[in-house]
Amino acid sequence: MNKKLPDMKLSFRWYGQDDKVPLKYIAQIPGMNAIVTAVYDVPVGEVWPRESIAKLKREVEAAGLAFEVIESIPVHEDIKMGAPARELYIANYCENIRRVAEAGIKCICYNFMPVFDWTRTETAHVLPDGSTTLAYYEEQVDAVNPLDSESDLTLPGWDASYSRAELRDIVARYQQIDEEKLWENLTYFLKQIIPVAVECGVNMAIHEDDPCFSIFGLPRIITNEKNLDRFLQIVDVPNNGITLCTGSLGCSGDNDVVKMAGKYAAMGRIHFVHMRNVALLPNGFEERAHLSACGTLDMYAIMKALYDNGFNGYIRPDHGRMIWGESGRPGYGLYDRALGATYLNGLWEAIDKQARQL
Ligand code: DNO
Repeated sequence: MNKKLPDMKLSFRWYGQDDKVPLKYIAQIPGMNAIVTAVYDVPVGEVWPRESIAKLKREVEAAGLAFEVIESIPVHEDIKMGAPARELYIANYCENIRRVAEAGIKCICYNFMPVFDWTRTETAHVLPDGSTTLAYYEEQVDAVNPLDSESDLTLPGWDASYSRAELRDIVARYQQIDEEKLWENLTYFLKQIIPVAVECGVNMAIHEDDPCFSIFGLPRIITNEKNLDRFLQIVDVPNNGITLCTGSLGCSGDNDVVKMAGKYAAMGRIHFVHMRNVALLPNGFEERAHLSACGTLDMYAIMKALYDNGFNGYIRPDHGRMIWGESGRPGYGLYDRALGATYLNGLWEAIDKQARQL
């Protein structure tokens, strides 16, 4: 039997028609294969209309790209908190898995971070070359108290759909939930959604917590190798996998991202990769250009570990800086992400050619 050669399906995140980056520009990036997107106009927890999914599919395919990856189907806070309404939200989640699978989706990225998704303290930190980037400085986080609704301080990644008072309430409700309770709620969720994913032939790919440590005393569990091992064992089937986000894991010097890339690829459990470089600082981190020399991570070694361990999945350049005068959604402009995509192509081609000569 021929061993299947490793394959990376290059992909790019697109936020739908409101995205300043048009699909036709994305399609011009060499080697671009698939679009990563979602239905954005439905409140978290509700069922996505079939027509919205079909429209996205038509738009993506009309640009010559594959409609195969969703990022994200968000998980309602009542599921994460284990509130009684989770029954309804889990049923809706299962229905969303079925609906996107019917439309040809192969991989669904999601996260299980309480309240806050990615958290940064600056979205336009100026780097020495004049480009701007996302950054996280501890002293700025320490100055914010989400339990104090009088405080007018907010952080850029916060969900704008919450008012200050709602945010305070939801953070307060989480004071009852420690890490073990969050594991229990995640287990309850996985045991219901993964069988549906198996039945539909879809890979679920949990995204690590970003950054991969607790903030504001909220529990965070998808943070390191030990916890990823535990996560994968909860439902030990290939469809229960991960999005390996190098930048999220790379926020902690304790994570050996190269080792994790190799180990989880060999297990066939990495379905999606977010490739991003970060510079670790004594007081936090800054997102940097993809090139290894620009940050702390060895991007070549990560790609090689994926390749050598038979990775067959989707990969996308993660956040880019803002360069060349571009303005837009922080982290999600065209230019620097396109440079990242081209760099990933170069790494992969070199690794692949070298491997075939051996
Ligand atoms: C940030 C993204 C995250 C990611 C979710 C996945 O730019 O990487 O928002 O999409 O955490 O559910």
